[in-house]
Amino acid sequence: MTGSSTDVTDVGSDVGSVLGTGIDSRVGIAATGTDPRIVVDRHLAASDRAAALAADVRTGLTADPKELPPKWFYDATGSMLFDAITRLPEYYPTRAERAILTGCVQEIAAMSRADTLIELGSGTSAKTRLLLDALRHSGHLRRFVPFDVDETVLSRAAIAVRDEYPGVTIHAVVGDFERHLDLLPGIDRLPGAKRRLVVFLGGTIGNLAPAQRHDFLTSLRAQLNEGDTLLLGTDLAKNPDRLVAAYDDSAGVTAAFNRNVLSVINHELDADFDPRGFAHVVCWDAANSWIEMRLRSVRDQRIQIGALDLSVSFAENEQMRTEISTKFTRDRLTAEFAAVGLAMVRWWSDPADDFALSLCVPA
Ligand code: SAH
Ligand code: AVI
Repeated sequence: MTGSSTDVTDVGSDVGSVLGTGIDSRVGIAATGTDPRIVVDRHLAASDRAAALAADVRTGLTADPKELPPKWFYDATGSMLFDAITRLPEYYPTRAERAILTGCVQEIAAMSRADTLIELGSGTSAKTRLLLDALRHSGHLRRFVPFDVDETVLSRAAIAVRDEYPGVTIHAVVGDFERHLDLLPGIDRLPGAKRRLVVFLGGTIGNLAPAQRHDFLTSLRAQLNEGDTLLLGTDLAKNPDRLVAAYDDSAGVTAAFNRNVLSVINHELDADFDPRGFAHVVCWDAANSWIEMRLRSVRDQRIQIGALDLSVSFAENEQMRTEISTKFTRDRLTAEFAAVGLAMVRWWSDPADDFALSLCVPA
């Protein structure tokens, strides 16, 4: 369900005071109130989030084999664990993407001449500072639009960027990029905006299955006007041993991230998963060119999901898929862009060809 509300999540008083007040529940915009420099569209209020999670959990846990969508890893703990993953020695994508961005942000700023930077799946927006700096240097930057399903990480990032970039307005969007792209603030809702640069970093597009990815790119393309540009970060196919190590780190942070989806279901749907009853499993699927993360039940067990009035049994060693992470080639991406009416105008990768950034425009 789309819409907005004035729900305040448990994110601390400063954050809560910015995101939780001054919101006009009829239009979903915190245009006035505590801080005129932060505007919030909330398309996933607590009740919408609970309903969406409930639907996905019911579908996923009654399917054979069981499966959960990766978007539900991300509550305050999950976002913190992902941030820790980005610093692990085995997890190369963040470092590779940062290195590529460092070398090409000036060119991106010059090519896009964007006054508005929209970031999908923005998380902490850590690497995004490189783009914000380059766009500010170009003299065009006026507005930053971070968009994320997890309000806690979004609100912290919004406040940090507001403080670091005086003169830049923050228009934060709490939403699901698989459902709410049509509600992205358009030029008409962004006073003074002419050109938007939409960025989707980290390789998160690889967490969508092929059909979902096609739908996502189709919806995104429909939002782009002449003059807008899209920057997409993608992880590239490589030696499977390195890939498996990146998702099965020796410190066990990715295992904790994987199990966090069970804690999210416990907290938000009154379930009784024992996260220690599930082992972290990582495999490389060569045919699909993706990493799979799964949770393996270490014993026969029955789980109650109170909010769904549902009881689900897991057999010993039964595996449930929790994430795919697709690894691309340039040719495959070029074809997928072309199929939805996007033209790739620039491609940057690191010297090892570990990761790539594609700059696209409406074809
Ligand atoms: N872009 C950051 C964070 C990547 S982690 C980086 O490059 O490091 C993936 C982010 O996408 C998380 O912050 C998560 O909350 C968000 N996310 C995942 N699925 C989403 C969805 N369906 N809609 C909106 N945000 C989503
Ligand atoms: C957010 N996404 C691109 C990460 C990835 O690499 O697929 C999520 C992640 N899962 C395990 N480690 C990191």
